[in-house]
Amino acid sequence: MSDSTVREEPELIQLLTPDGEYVPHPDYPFEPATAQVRDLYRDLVLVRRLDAEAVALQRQGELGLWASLLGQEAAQIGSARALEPQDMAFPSYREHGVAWCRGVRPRDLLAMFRGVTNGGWDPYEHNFHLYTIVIGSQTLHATGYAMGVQRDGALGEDGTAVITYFGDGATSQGDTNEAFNYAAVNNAPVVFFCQNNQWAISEPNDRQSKAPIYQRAAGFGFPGIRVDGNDVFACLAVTRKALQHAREGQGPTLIEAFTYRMGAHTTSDDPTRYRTSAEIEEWRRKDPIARLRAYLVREGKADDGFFDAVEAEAEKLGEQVRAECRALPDPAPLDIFREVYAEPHRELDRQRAEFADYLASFEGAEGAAR
Ligand SMILES: Cc1ncc(C[n+]2csc(CCOP(=O)(O)OP(=O)(O)O)c2C)c(N)n1
Ligand SMILES: [Mg+2]
Repeated sequence: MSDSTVREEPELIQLLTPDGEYVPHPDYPFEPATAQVRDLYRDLVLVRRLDAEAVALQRQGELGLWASLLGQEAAQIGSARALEPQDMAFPSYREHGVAWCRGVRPRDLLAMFRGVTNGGWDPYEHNFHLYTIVIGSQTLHATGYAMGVQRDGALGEDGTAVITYFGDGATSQGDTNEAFNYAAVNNAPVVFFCQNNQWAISEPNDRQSKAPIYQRAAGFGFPGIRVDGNDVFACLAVTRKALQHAREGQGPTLIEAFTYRMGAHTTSDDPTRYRTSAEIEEWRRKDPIARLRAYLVREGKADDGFFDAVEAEAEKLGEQVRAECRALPDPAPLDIFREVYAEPHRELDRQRAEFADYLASFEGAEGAAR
């Protein structure tokens, strides 16, 4: 075609069709061993349940906000199960599936969205950084960390790789483009994992990016790949290869996981205002869990007993999440003065005293000012 703005549909790496058929790809080797596939299924179901419980808890007034991962489970579980323990992940705010794989306790995620923690979790306990709300800024943190890894001489076959998660909307931020450029010129061992869930709140992808997101990488001088983000096998195989590439000193890769945000942007959003039910229906047919289940059944790798056991485990997780959320202690109001600065200083002491006086001015509030 002569119109240079018309482009062909880019290739999408897919190993598992929506009907659950496994189709090997020569560039992305993946052996679907039964135990591993069953574990992936379990992860997908459990994080979907964790997410559904959190949405319900927000509706019941137990959480201030929640950003649902519904529909993005395969992108998160596939990529996170490709990580080695020594790898470091820098998430955005929707990566509950990645948090799950890195061993972050659900109650620590809930505490953040309940507003009862001034931190979250210890990033070094899980090699999983804190959630980042400032869109795209974690791509720079990850690039800087990756350059540190490089300077520490921690590369090599069993070395450390870094991954950062961000959305399609984040690719419109300067930070993200600066991170791409800096990672490229420094050959930093970082994987840029973009979950293109088609929306940045109410802004559709075609209002954000004229070119397919993964093709941006070429302009910065590193490889970009588009993967079916609802295919857990493909997300795992593609991410594993990119991480290995980084680990071995071959620099960054951009992975665009083509997926869909099935729920609202957050519990404060109403997506019926800006998108059609037909669009949601189209994506429902590509559901990441249904297709893995279809594969397991088709291949005779799981029976009803297995699916029932996973369901029972999900029920138990739901109960645990609800109980733990309601039991989270409120922070003492003056804790904030201890948790921001490493060392106390005069101005902080003054502000603390002022706030303590203010609290004490309420009847019965004596106990609050600890
Ligand atoms: C620097 C900055 N600008 C604007 C916002 C407000 N904001 C919060 S989420 C969001 C959309 C992000 O979309 P995307 O990157 O696609 O991630 P998704 O929420 O779809 O996972 C925006 C604009 C913000 N948090 N930070
Ligand atoms: Mg998005």
